[in-house]
Amino acid sequence: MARKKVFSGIQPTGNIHIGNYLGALRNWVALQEEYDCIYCVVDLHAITVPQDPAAFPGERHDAAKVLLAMGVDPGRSLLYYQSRVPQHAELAWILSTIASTGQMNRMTQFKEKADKAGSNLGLYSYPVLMAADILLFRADAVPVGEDQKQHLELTRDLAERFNARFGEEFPLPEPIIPKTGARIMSLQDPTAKMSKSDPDPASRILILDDPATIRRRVKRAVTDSETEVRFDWEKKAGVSNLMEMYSLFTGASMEQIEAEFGTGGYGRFKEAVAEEIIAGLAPFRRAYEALDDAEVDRIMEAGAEAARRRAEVYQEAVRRRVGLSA
Ligand code: ATP
Ligand code: LTN
Repeated sequence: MARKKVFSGIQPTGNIHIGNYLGALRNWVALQEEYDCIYCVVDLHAITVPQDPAAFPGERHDAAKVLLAMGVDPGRSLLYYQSRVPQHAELAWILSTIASTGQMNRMTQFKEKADKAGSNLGLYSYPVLMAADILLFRADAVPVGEDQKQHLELTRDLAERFNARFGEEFPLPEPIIPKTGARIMSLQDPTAKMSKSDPDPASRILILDDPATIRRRVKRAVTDSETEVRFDWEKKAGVSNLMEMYSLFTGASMEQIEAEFGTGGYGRFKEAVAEEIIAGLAPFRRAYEALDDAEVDRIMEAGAEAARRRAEVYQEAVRRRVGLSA
């Protein structure tokens, strides 16, 4: 039997941080063992907020290079830039004709982003393009962080509606959201998610940050006025956030962390958290430095070529269903 398919995407603007890694990219790498994986650097999504056309190609290239350094394996998985595969945009248009505006108005990320960057039609229909990404290859599963749950529900809804109107074409994709790490919080405000677009760089740790920066960021992470290391999101969000990171990098349970660091004060715990993050990210930094830029470009172009070929077969079936191809 054919292997099940996984699809996921990441935006290329802003540097990839440990929230992206612990919430989604760890799964991207792990799922390659079992699934037919398709991974996309979603540059068309990224331009829904203002971009600098001179800097954009470099940022996009860098995102691809970080993914390769983290272990996305072009020998096993498809990796490419979304804009190089025009079937994404074509399917998004077709799906937009069955998405209701009422449903689009309920998308919470649109409201947040529109408040910050101002709204435009592309930002509004962003979730439809995401649905098209996923449905284009008939993905069965989608590894993402918690914040993408609502977009996955919309994707399933559009798939069901398309199937009901035009005939069974799309499987309903399942989200793969980790139990721990699905929502890593900002180091400066543990009530807000760690984000690429946060103006304060002290709020996040990047995959390529050097050890001194990581130590500084963890040391300055906002906690609370107590001294006890205890897992309690309600009362101790800052500490709980650091505990999640420690747990994900070491495999230790919350009970084990409490037993080891509970009464030792935050200083000692933070030092341990920083050292584990540094050790966990070191292989990615080394792999990144070893990658050749021309080779990255070659991999991305070969990925797009293969993706276009695969996508065209699927997309022709959609055209036939809706009456665009005789
Ligand atoms: P940001 O909000 O950080 O600017 P984003 O969420 O808009 O970025 P992407 O960079 O495309 O978008 O996210 C890539 C993946 O990382 C998605 O699956 C997303 O759910 C996940 N992710 C983003 N931030 C976090 C976080 N703080 N914790 C866990 N997962 C996250
Ligand atoms: N909206 C996502 C990025 C994204 C995506 C996708 C994720 C675009 N297309 C398809 C999974 C599947 C985000 O993280 N902001």
